[in-house]
Amino acid sequence: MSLWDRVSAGLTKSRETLARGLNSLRAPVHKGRQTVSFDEMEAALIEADVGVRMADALIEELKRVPDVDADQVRQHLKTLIISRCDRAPSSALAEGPHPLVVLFVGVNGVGKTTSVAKLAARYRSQGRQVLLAAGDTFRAAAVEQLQIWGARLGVEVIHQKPGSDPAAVVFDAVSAAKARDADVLLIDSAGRLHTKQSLMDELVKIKRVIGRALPGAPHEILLVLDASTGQNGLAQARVFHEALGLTGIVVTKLDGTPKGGIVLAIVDELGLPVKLLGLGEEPDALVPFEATAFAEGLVG
Ligand SMILES: Nc1nc2c(ncn2[C@@H]2O[C@H](COP(=O)(O)OP(=O)(O)OP(=O)(O)O)[C@@H](O)[C@H]2O)c(=O)[nH]1
Ligand SMILES: [Mg+2]
Repeated sequence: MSLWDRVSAGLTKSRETLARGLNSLRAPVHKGRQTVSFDEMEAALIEADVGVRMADALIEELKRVPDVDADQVRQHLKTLIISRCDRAPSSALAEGPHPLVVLFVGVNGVGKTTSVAKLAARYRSQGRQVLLAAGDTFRAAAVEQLQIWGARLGVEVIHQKPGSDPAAVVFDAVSAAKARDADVLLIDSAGRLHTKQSLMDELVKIKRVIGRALPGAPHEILLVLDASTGQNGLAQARVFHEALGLTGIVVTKLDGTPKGGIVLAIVDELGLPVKLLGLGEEPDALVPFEATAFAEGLVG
């Protein structure tokens, strides 16, 4: 499936939600002669979780379209979405460093481990040598989950037994990546600890240890957010960003929710780039974020 088809398929529920709003504007009426209600359009934007502030701003701009009909508004909405996305820093993953070290963080169940595996599949398909680090030593089955992916993808997984210090695993993994001259090291981490503070402390330590093993690393710290958590994800992002200094966001499970607009809220409210979109459970269902394809998928 092409990136565009994948994004379009994954955003079906969000697109259907926005289509309801757009269809309420279907009758081609001209401003001045008839008042057009944007209420349903606004409700649809909020349901798609672009956030109230962004919904207001978009509606204000859409009201300036001279001929208010669904197609013109659709085109204009796409342009607005693209320009909003383009305001955030680059959504491209770092390319220069060797090995490139990417740390995945996020609360439990959002799709960290799956995203690590999918990104590994993507790099493998580009012929890069990839190494994985089983940095979630907290959850009993987490190491095994990553090993199953490693076997499936033909990628080595650096691990220790559950319960060991994740910072030690990560230190080993960075050393192994250097020794094996790997192109990319992708590091999984735990999402489930007794308190939020201990999770943050652990992640800060992991980050520090990575930097000690390889100055300048980690080159990417990606927060994984489940799209279906909507606006709550923004609060999570602020906490993680404050502690770790995120370089970008991975938005997962877009295929199961109408809340695809959260991508816009992230870009707008946090000023952080969305770098990858998770659009399903298959290994190829993680795609680089691309504003035009996203706008097309969201609005149709
Ligand atoms: N539909 C869909 N499911 C996804 C996506 N990404 C992850 N999942 C599913 O979400 C569930 C949790 O994914 P994990 O990768 O284990 O999440 P995690 O963040 O590593 O979870 P913990 O290790 O428990 O913190 C799994 O069943 C995945 O298959 C996605 O983009 N779309
Ligand atoms: Mg996991």
